[in-house]
Amino acid sequence: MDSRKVAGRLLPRISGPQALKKLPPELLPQVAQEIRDVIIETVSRTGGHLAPSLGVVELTVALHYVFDTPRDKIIWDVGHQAYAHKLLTGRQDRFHTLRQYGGISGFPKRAESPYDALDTGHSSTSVSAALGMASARCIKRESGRVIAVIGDGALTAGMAFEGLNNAGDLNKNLIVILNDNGMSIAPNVGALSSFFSRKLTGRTMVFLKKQVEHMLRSFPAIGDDLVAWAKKSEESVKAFFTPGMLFEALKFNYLGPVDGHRLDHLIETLNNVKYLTGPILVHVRTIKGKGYEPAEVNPTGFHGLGKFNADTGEPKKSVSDILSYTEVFGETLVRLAREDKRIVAITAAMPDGTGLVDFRKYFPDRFFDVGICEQHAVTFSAGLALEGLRPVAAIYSTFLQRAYDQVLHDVCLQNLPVVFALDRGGVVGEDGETHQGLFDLSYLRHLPNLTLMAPKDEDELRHMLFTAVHHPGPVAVRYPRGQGAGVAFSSTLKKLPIGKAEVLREGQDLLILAVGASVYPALQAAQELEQQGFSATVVNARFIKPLDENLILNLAAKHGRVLTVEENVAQGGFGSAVLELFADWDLTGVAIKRLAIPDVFLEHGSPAILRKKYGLDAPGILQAALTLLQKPALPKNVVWGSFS
Ligand SMILES: Cc1ncc(C[n+]2csc(CCOP(=O)(O)OP(=O)(O)O)c2C)c(N)n1
Repeated sequence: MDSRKVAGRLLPRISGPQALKKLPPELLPQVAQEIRDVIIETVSRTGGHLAPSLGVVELTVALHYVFDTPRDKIIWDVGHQAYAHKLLTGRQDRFHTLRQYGGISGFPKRAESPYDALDTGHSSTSVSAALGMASARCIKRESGRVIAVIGDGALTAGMAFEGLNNAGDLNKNLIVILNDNGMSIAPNVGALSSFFSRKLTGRTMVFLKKQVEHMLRSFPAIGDDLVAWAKKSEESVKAFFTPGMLFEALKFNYLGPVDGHRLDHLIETLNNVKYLTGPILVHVRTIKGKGYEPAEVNPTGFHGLGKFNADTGEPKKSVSDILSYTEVFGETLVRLAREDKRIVAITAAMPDGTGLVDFRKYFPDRFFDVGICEQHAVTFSAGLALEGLRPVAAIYSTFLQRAYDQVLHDVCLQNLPVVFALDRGGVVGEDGETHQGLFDLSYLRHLPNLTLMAPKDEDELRHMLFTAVHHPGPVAVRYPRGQGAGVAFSSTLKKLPIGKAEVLREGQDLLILAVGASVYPALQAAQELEQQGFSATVVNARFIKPLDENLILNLAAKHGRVLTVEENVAQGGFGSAVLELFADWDLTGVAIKRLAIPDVFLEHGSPAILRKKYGLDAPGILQAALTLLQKPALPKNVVWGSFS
């Protein structure tokens, strides 16, 4: 029988960590194997973060075996590796619903389980939150350990170091486990990544040991004792020359490196650590994708993926010629960079996800992967721009949230020509609340000097990018996850007039102002309206900032009814900008409805389900239009005054 098709014999009996603890240690490798099988089988059907989760199976088993969860808290940094944790903490029956609408989340969620100590999704928060908890427990005089599990990728972020630095100073009982697999999504970057993998075995270590032994023996009378002591302390001596040195300098007690796939070693180490006080760092070496060959061979490809054939590892993508926005961005940037040597590309640890792999290949000297460091990426881009280059920082919408002040203070304030390529803007889907790109229009629209645009399709993205790299100030181009609309590409790239919208269809009864990915559904809704006897004007806003004020005011006054559509939260978004415009110009009496995401964090589920639920697909837009059309007819051609 294929072990992937049936959960093994032990796992179904493990209703929670208490049941796990009752097993003799020699059975734990079997539990680990069964967990792996379930994860592979499930993720092959649901998609998800496979390789990160497979890499920490033994570590997860050992943590729940040794510690007293949920009294002891485990914080999974990023949280994309927490599938084994979910399986061991009472969620086996729901695990098949992973990342599906209404199912369990792909990340730890406090609302989902008392074993999930912190909602995560964005990286490098674990040490700070764990330190906060440890400090609170100290004030409350409560016992219980707090454990942060952080990857070497997540450790590239400044925030992780802020936490470690503070922890060494506060000296609370905090355990940090460094899950070191040498990988971020792509191979890890940064000076420290090579430091972690530094091994003092082989000739250097032998030489060093001999030198030290020789020196110690030369001490009269006590020489032999000193040698015996040094041999006992070999671990700490090694630590002095290895990554331990860094953490010891931060006043952490360093242990490791430990083989993260040897349950016996992990359990022994954690049992020791459990009774130590103060800040402790346990360095665990793991293999990303462990136990599933395709993922071990290609950990980047199996970091986060869609459905795949579990037997072969082949993706189950429906074959389509339509390029994704990400691909079109990547191709266009390469083309632009060939013509303009000033163009440089920056990613915060996501060369694959943001479509910069070809750019890296063709222009290695003009490509920068700065690690999971969005804040640094933005100010670094500012520096590049100050020296006359044209930096294009490709960052997912949700992750640029981190760098709000850097965008404001280091780029916009100085009106620097940095281009922000904001991928995954709008409804993102299965990764859920932490990954939806629904705030960018609001957190960028109010920044002076910034131009903010969103393309209706992949061809317009090309023109926007062309426009952006030629613009003398900061520009953000925001585009969605996934495939484009399948439109043909224009042969030449053109500069779009800044602040000019595009009228796509003219009607009488209603004005629909749509942004980005909502434009085509708005057009579809307008066609449906036609069938029902109403005619709508549809405008592709193109620019959220500056708005095409004249066009919008004139058309709104002419139609008397306005529907705005955007994939962003309603507060502060495009519709709000239109409302502000009407207020500023005393355009009263116009019936307006904003279709946008309400005041919620959008749950996980497929984008199609979520767009339907929140009325952002064509039928939802039609419905909103019909409701607006039922409102008492308002005077058309209202007069709007001058700004006062
Ligand atoms: C602020 C932020 N930027 C980017 C990401 C995207 N991301 C998710 S996991 C990951 C790599 C994490 O590497 P590591 O911590 O080493 O964990 P591993 O996947 O190797 O187990 C990245 C860049 C994120 N979650 N948060």
